[in-house]
Amino acid sequence: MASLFKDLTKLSAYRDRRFPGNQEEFEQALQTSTTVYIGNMSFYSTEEQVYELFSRAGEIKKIIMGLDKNSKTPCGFCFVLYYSREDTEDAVKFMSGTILDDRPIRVDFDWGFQEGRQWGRGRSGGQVRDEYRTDYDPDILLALSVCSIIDQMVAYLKALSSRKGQVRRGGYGKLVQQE
Ligand code: GTA
Repeated sequence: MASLFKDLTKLSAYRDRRFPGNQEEFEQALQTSTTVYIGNMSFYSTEEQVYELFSRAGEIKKIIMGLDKNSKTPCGFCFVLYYSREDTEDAVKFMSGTILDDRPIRVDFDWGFQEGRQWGRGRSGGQVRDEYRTDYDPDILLALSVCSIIDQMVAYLKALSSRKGQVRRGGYGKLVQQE
């Protein structure tokens, strides 16, 4: 089957600074690799979900979840390794923009997975680009508001229980006092 990508020199806008070779070798790797990079994922998406979605493009050899190098938890990207180039191209062509856990994921050709590439390269441990973001995900905002409401409730209950303690101290302490 003819390649779905007419201009193979423009396979990806991303240039990995850590690729061990020159531009020509990088492009050559992109043209032959059977690895795709998935970006803009929710931190809550699981390997099983990725498998379920990306196996629609073809048989998957391996999935490597991208992890925060400090917390060792998913940080929004992963690599999917296929057996065939055709399936790899199908994944990029048909899966890009698919909504996974409320987020439009980005599927990109990748030069090939190597040990170490699963870690976020940002100073805080996650992805570099997340450190430049000034917006927050709606689900993160929701989580923050829920946390804030819970914090306020806990503070209120603590205040209430300490007041109760002052006003009518009872239970075992009261029995001891009465003795
Ligand atoms: N195939 O698009 C991709 C891709 N991305 C974004 C990351 N990886 C990708 N692979 C493919 N396509 O293995 C891979 C990396 C690595 C892993 C984690 O995912 O090869 P990372 O995302 O933490 O680190 O990588 P990376 O790739 O170095 O970050 P990024 O976002 O491309 O940043 C590159 C440079 O641009 C950095 O020097 C940063 O300082 C700068 N930068 C990034 N975003 C901004 C911004 N919004 N404003 C200003 N500067 C920025």
